[in-house]
Amino acid sequence: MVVTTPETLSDDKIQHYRDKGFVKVPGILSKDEAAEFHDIIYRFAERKRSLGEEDPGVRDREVFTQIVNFWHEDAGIRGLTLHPNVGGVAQKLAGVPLRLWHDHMLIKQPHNKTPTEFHQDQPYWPHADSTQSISAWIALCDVPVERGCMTFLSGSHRRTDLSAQNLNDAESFLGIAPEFRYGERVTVPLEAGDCTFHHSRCAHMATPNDTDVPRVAHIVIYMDATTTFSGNKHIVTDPLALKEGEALDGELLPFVERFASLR
Ligand SMILES: O=C(O)CCC(=O)C(=O)O
Repeated sequence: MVVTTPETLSDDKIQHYRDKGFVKVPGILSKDEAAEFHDIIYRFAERKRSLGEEDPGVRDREVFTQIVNFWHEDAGIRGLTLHPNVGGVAQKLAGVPLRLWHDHMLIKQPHNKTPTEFHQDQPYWPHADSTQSISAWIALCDVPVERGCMTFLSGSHRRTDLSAQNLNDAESFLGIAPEFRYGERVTVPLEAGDCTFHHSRCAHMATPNDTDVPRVAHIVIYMDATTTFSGNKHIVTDPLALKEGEALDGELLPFVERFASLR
């Protein structure tokens, strides 16, 4: 299996990302790396989950178990979240210098029966001026359609004017952007080690997990290196006591350029 690196990423992939708002990148991790990170992430998530919902970074819902921003607590997770290959490809796709916004593990439990409905990510975040923020959705197990893979609405990243949508409500996005109801939808099953990248304004959903196997995905989100704080509440920025207009800066928000030295 060939691993995709920033150097081998083709111009076609970059063009696809810019035109459609998402792109599949096979083999962002080797199969061995994916298997190793799968065990680290799954074990960490199960440990956090067993402690209940005391921790605001841990949310156990029907749609998915979500564990937000723990890379700095665990050397194994850090190795994945600060993976220079993933960050380097994200930066090439975005076309601007990036820094980490946050990571999260999203595990769809077996037979969860609940899709993640269409939504854009950007409106959830307290970013005043990040126009190229981008997520890497890394499959740590095989994710066929039946296990909860992603579907993207091509071109929806150009709708930069929409307020936050509800990822539990199928009509929330399409109700305010009806032009996408009959537009191109692309469903992207992934094998372990593959990845999709999506622009933070590209609307996406994920199918339910109808299999006996947990769907384990790790998502790393990057923002423009120059992003400033909008003043809105968010679990990542709440402890930082930032003032509106200040740069989103600090050691928990490292530049992609520094990833290799920080792992
Ligand atoms: O994996 C999922 O169920 C949804 C993922 C998602 O919404 C995201 O990565 O922004």
